[in-house]
Amino acid sequence: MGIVNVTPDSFSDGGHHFRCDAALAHAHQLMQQGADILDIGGESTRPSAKPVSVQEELDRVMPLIEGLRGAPVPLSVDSFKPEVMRAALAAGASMVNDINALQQPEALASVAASDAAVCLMHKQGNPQTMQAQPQYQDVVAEVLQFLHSRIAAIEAAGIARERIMVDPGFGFGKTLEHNLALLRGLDAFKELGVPVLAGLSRKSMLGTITGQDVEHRVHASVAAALLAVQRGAQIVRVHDVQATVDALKIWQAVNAGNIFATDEDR
Ligand code: 9MG
Repeated sequence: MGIVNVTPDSFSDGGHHFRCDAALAHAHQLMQQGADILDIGGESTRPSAKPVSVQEELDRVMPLIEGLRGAPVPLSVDSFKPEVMRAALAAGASMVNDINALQQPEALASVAASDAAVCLMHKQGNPQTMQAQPQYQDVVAEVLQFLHSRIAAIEAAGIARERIMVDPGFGFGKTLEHNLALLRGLDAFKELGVPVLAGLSRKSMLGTITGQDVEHRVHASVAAALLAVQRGAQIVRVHDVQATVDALKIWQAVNAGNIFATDEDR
């Protein structure tokens, strides 16, 4: 899943039209590099990010979703706002990535009224305060329990299990130790019986471990994506699609037996 953020800090110069054109070109580049899904978002969910209005978010994401109509890969809208979900689904998006796991009743109803897929993510707190003091007794068990209960609520609202995927929400109200425990224990999420999505790309936990700033976390992000896939993640949400696809091709070739081997290689 390639990340397309249409926020001023992602495509900063030149105003609204430039931002939209640049985001569109970026989306096409990610597809060429092998992204199987595009996740389009107009509001930053980083810790301490400033909230944006519904109208501002619509102004950012809708031109892109309309511009990508008919794209060869599914379009996901990264939003927790029901109004944005509905507009995006009506314009051709076929997935909702909700960091609130459809806990807002209107959000649940909006997805239930469509045939879209949905990603339910765990977080503790909200993006403004979530990193202040995250606390768990057993982070893996508590995140699993939350996702179990959200799957049940969502199925009860008429959304078929086949449309659901889950995400432990790395970095969302979690310390470095919580994030590492979740990555170590990711295999346990298979028991939920739906695909697991992992988003570790360029996150601050990688910066804490490597000492690299956000622009220099490609290698760490690729390593983290690979570890997540090894532990059962079926979708990885990444900024650096080409690097991740190359790494996953090596992993797949090794796992499948050496299908590319020639006499020369041996
Ligand atoms: C929007 N967003 C930012 N980080 C994310 C993550 O880790 N998972 C999902 N599903 N969405 C995310």
